[in-house]
Amino acid sequence: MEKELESLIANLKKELKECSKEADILNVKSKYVGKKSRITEILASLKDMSVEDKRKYGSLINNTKKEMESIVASTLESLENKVNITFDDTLDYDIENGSLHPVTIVAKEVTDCLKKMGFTVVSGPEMESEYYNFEALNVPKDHPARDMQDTYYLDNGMLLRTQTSDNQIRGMENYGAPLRICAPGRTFRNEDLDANHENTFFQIEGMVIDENISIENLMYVMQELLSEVFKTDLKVRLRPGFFPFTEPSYEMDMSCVICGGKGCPTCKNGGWIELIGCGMVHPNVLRAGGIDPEKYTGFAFGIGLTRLAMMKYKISDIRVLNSGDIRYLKNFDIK
Ligand code: FA5
Repeated sequence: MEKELESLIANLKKELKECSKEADILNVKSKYVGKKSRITEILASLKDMSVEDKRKYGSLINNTKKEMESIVASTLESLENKVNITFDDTLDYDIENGSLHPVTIVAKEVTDCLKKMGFTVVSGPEMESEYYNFEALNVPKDHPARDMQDTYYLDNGMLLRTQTSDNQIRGMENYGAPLRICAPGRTFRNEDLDANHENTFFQIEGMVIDENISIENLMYVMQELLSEVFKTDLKVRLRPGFFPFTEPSYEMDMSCVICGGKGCPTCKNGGWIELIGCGMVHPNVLRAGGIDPEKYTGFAFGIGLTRLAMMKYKISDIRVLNSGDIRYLKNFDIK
């Protein structure tokens, strides 16, 4: 009896070893511990055994069955842990392809254009420190400019970055001067939402530092970028702006493509959409990045990529871009 029980366990283990699918394991289970299995038969024969044999073999037979069941269970469990994904390519399914998101398209167009001009693409964290998001950018605590960029402060002392300008400091620290970087990424603000304001949107930062860099260089890069994305004549305007990290600072607006500049809810009836903040890098920012402002100058810009996508694809409400509504996004014929 003992020998037979031992060999049942050994054979069960041997057959399970050869199983790679759940269905195979279940077949072996049924063969070895199912209703018609040998161990069930032996268990049933217990009732006809003498009292002495019952005492001798009763617990051994029961324990053997339990052991066999637990061997099967652990084999099934380890198969699950292996995440054995099988792909049934005989199934008939909808093979309609998706397309790139409008923001992804414009981000790629802008970075491709900047790469041609010698920019390196870098990226920084979305969860950022106050130092990189504000302080190193010449925005100390309690500076009124922090009001323009209220954000979500986290329990761990970090914040969700309000701008991709944190990459200016990280870029200078990592690469020094001369420098030519761009950094696309997601940004966050505690905003009142409307047709052109989101709380989660995309920007791309650009920064150039070298000897003798001037505003003319900045204007050239802006023109190249916009003509690459729109491939048509554009109506843009440059006006003085204020950013603590650039001096002088400018804002670049684009004539609203939704209303042709006449005024509509998208441009809040102003006829213009604010697209880009830019300027010459403030000496304090160069110093914070470890660069000598006596030797080097630079320019920086931050383009609102989500708004750029709105203008390129004539999307009248920014909120649709984060909505994940495929029915709406399908309207854009972009691949
Ligand atoms: C900035 O964020 C500066 N970091 C830009 C900059 C970089 C200036 C380098 C100088 C040097 P501003 O807050 O204006 O600036 O935002 C830049 C662009 O992001 C805006 O022109 C707009 O296109 C976009 N933007 C800003 N806020 C929102 C929002 N709530 N929703 C969608 N787009 C926004």
